[in-house]
Amino acid sequence: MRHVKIPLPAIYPITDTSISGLSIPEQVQYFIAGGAKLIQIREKNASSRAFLKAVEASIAIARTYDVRVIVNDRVDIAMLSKADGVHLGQEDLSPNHARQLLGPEAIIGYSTHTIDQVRSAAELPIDYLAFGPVFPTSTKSDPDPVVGLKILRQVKKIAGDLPLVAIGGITAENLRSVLDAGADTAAIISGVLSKPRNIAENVADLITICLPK
Ligand code: 3NM
Repeated sequence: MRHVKIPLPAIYPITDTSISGLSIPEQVQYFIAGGAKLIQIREKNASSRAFLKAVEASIAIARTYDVRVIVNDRVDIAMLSKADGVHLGQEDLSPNHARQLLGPEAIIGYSTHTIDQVRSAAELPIDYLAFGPVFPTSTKSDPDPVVGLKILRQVKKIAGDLPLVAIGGITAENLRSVLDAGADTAAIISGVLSKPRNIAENVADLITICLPK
């Protein structure tokens, strides 16, 4: 049985400055106000210095609410900011190298997009497996092909007790189907940052959908 560092909350919001038009710490504040307990900071355009500063400010806020912060892609920024962990893609530093740098307590998440990638991830020192895009998404540039719920169900079987995070096009309308297919957690960008409701209300609504009926 794999050691689970934290039970993953069902909703895992991710920042996006271009969609929200807000600074990273502002988005983090809204996520927390909506009830998020695990947040990913993803920023593809900022300079390293600006990104580190924004992550540090976000972590200072998150710590006071006992909320965990994961940094997308950047192991160096995760180390310097003392973030709770890092989320790695297929082209980033490998999970083994990230583990070497961050140590045993860090949360390491890993993006996969095919069954083969999921199978090879089974032996890696990771704390959760992300799989997607489950539905079409316009948030990621050059996304992998949509995988759908049927393949997500297969991935759950392969992943076993490794926590499974579904990502890509997840909204209040399809969240239930993603959880029913076996995802432990839904990582969401536009579904939390898009209007018409405000970000905290979006997060709170999504959390409500996950509660047992
Ligand atoms: N990774 P939205 S899909 C960042 O397939 C990201 O690994 C994906 O944004 C993957 O919730 C994606 O707005 C975009 O669709 C998720």
